[in-house]
Amino acid sequence: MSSPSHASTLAQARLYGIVDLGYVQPRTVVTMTRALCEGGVDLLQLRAKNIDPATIESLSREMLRVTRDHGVPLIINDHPEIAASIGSDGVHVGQDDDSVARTRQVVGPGVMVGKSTHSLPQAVAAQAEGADYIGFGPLYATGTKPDYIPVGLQDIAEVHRQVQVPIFCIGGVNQARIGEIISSGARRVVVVSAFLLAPDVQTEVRQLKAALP
Ligand code: 3NM
Repeated sequence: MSSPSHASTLAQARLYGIVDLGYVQPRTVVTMTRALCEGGVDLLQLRAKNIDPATIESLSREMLRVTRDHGVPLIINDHPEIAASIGSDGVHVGQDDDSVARTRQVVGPGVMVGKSTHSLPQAVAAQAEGADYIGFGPLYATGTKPDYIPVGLQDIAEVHRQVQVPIFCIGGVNQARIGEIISSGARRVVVVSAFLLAPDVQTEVRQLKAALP
């Protein structure tokens, strides 16, 4: 477990946004970061697949200046060494990445480590491995992660019975679906394209947040 302050931040967090460079041009990263923070995301991630580490590092430093101003923890996807070097609040790893323990060795004890999971057994295993939080999904088919088979809504309640660390449901989450996602037992969600492609990002974030319990 990372520091107690991160544990309480995570316990209170409901809405997790991601600045995904599949949707956002590098030159608009700061503007998008500001809009997501001002809309009210509780956590923010930088996700930059197939981008060189030097660019990711410089973008994440720019994001960190904005997220710090808003008191929003910044989490770096896939790159623990960048999370460590810029002093971000967290790092997120996938099923095919290093273990939570190995990742924590790189980032140190004060940095939260999250892990993606795509089934009930993976969710239970990630908790046993020491993840500070998990992602669970994709709930629906999503163009943001097109190769993944959706897990649906049917296991959400059981994951919440078996896993005590915060669970962020992800994949195809948007305003139209949030009601059924919450009714299925979710308490926390991650939203990517529904925010990044919205005509008014700040309003989209605010409205989705208002729909969370
Ligand atoms: N991870 P959108 S689904 C980045 O299931 C990511 O682990 C997932 O994007 C997982 O909100 C996903 O646009 C994509 O569907 C989420």
